Formats: sequence, structure tokens, C-alpha cells
Amino acid sequence: MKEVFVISDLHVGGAAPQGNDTRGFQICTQTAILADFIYNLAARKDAYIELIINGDVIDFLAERPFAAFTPTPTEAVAKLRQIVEREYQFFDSLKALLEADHQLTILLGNHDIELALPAVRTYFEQAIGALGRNYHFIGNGEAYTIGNEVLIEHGNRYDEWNAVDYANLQELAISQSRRETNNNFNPPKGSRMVEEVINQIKEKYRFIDLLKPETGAVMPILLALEPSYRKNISKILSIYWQLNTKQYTDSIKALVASRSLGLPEDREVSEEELGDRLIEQELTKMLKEDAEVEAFKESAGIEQEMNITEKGNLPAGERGFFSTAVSFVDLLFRNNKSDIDKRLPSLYQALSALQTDRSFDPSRENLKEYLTAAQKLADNGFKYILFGHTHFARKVALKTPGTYYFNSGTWADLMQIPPDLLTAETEDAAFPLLRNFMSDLMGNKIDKHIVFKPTYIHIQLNKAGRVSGIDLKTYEC
Ligand SMILES: [Mn+2]
Repeated sequence: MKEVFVISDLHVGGAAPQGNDTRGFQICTQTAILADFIYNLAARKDAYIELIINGDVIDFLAERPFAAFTPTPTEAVAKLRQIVEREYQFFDSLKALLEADHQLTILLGNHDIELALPAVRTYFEQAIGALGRNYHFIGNGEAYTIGNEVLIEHGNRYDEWNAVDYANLQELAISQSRRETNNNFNPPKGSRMVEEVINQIKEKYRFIDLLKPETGAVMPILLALEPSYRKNISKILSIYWQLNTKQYTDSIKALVASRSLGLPEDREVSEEELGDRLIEQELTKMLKEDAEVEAFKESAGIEQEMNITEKGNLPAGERGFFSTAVSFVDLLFRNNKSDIDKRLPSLYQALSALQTDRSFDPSRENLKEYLTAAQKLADNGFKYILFGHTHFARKVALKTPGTYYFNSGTWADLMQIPPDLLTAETEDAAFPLLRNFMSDLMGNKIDKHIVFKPTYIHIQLNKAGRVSGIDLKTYEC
């Protein structure tokens, strides 16, 4: 008998809590429980075990010095060494699993892309004693399959912010394996966002990367807390459009010259001032799908499709980046100096777009892109499609009877927006709760909103290697 255990999004890494800072930079704070889970698998004698870690085993983005990607082998190895020394229990448990002659398979995610570099991969293999053991690493973007029924992949392929350019990564690994100096890699937009925006904010507000899913809707919360963060918005937009700073600045300048942004042309205008005016005008226009948007896209050299949805009554969870941006435009420009109470309505709207009262319900996937992707894979003949990445555990029946989409969730901490706030029927009922929640966030009193739900997908295989049982489970610790 063979049993397969699939976990994902462990996010091991980041500085530990210290002194008054009760959270540190980690999002995975329960590595002792994680190691315990793996030691228990290692001790199993009644079955042959395969443990699959389906992406984001390590979190290089949480390790100082922060970088969207660390291309230099010595620097990337140094980051991994820090993590191994800090979290040796976890690495020892993987070693124990392999020493017990069980099987370990690791797939690349989007917070651990450095593992695809030859030097980093080798260091990792040494840390878990993989040599000569039953260890497999998939770092080329291929999905992993079990028989012809099960398909496993991290899932970031379907997330436009976090998809990895595997051809580019392969080029880099090819060069580095020959010790050629090639550090040329374009990390995903989401990684740049973490480095340039999220990690900066996290120095002050620890909750920022615990709120999932990672979407533009996190921004309204920030702006309500601290309107000065608006200067980051132009940075986010430039990341979204994948323009470098120079191109972005040039495109803004071209805009000032080409038509009126209501800014004087006879004096030097600060970048921030430009950014603010641009965002105010352009976002509003974009959301109305104004023809002016086309003019902007043209002047900025933007060809790609933007995810624009109509301003209005979209169901929560189906809003694109720019439709959630409606509420942040409100937040930005209504009256920045006003009391937080004035920002509550837009904040409330933005929060309900970020997490719905069903976000933690494993029987329903409210993130459409993953469900669509899973359905396509089922149409290709797979029966069980397993993703991670979203941090929300799922078991959802797909259209074809007997086919399922699973998400293994996360072993990192999650922050839950108070459920009674999300289910409140009137704004009058919601606002006092929202005010309390905001005050917890501002004071970094987030412990009571933290959820730790270590989930895994358990697969039983019969002698012929076919699935005889599969389910989503929570580790009882
Ligand atoms: Mn991920």
C-alpha cells in the first residue's frame, strides 16, 4: 500500500519574533508542528509514504536583504543557510523521512524560485540528506502526475501577478551550472510588489501579508490606516504594467505634454504630484472604459489587456484589480486628512471584495481563475486536480461527475477578517465592528484574528497504483 500526503505553502523563512515584536517577519510560525507532522509520517511502517510539497516550501521573499529574486548563487545560498539554521527541526524531519526510505517530492512555487538555481538546489539537497534517497524536485514548471488520474501543480500559473517565466529561469540555471555570470531573471510582478511595497509596509504593519488573497484590495486598508502610503500606489501601477521606473516616468511626462492633467506645464512637477493626478484621472477613466484609457495605453506603450470590469455591483470575489481600485480612489481623494470614520464605507467595500464570508469555506472556490483552470485540466482527462498557492484549503466537485478540485491550503498563518463583520446585514451593524478591527490592525494586535489550519490532501493508492481514496484533511496537533 502506498499513501500520498500533499501539503503546500509552508513559507518557511523570515526573522523570528524578538522582544516587543511578537510576530517577526515570519508568516509560518508553526514549524514545530510541521516537523511533528513529518516525523510522524517518517515513523510509519505500515505503508510506503510519499510526501509532496506542492510549492512555496521556503519563503526567500521574507529573508533579508529583501529582494524580489536573489539571482547571485552565493547570496541565495546564504539566505537558505540562515533559514536552515533557524528552522533545523523542519529540515531534520525531511531528512528522517528520506532515511526511513519514504519518498519526498518537491515542486517549485513562486516564493522559492531560487531553489531552481543549481547551487541553491544542491545546498537544499545536502540539508535534507537527499543524496541516494528517493527524492524528486520539479523546478521546470511541469505539473506532477500520479498515474493518469492525479495532477498536481502549485497554481501560480493561473495568477497573472505570480506566474513564473520558466524559459527565462531555465536560461539562468543553464548558465549558472557552468559558473557563467548570468543574473538575468525577471521575477513575477507579485514578487516585485512584495519587495518594493509589501515588505516596506510590513516593517510597520505586520498583518499586511497575512491577509489573503493577495490582491489590490489590501491597498484600501493601508490607505485608511495611513494615507501617506498613496505614494506607493504609483509604484504598484508601474509594477502592474511591468514598466521600469524610467519608462513609467517618461510615460507620465508624455501624458503631461499630450493632454491636460490639470498640472502646470510651466514648472517642474514632482513625480509624486504627477502620480497622484494620474491615478485620480486614469483609474476613474479606466473603470469607465473611457476612450482616454486607450490614449494612455498608447502613450505608455502598454499593449497588454487590462482587467477592466464595470464599476458597480460585481459579486465579491469576482472583482478585478481595477474594480477594487474604485474604492481606493474614493479613499484617496475624498478627504485624506479626514477622520478614519469617513473612510469606513469604501474600506468596508474593499474588505468585502478581499475576503467574503465564504473565503474559509472549503466546499466552494470563490477565486474563479483556479476553478476555471482546474475544470480545463479535468476536461483533459484528469480526475483529481490539486493546487496550492491561494492559501485557502478546498475540495470542490467539478462538472464531470467524480472529478474534483483540491487545494492543500497553507501551513502559514492566515488573518481572518472577523466573520461577523463580513456577514453584517447593514452598514450600521458593520461599522462598529470595522472600527474595532482597524484599531487592532493599527496597534498590531492581530493575534486574535490569526487562523492556523494545517491542511493536507491524503491519497490512498491500491496495488495497481490507482486512487482508492482521496480527501482534504486537517492535521490534529
Ligand atoms: Mn504561491
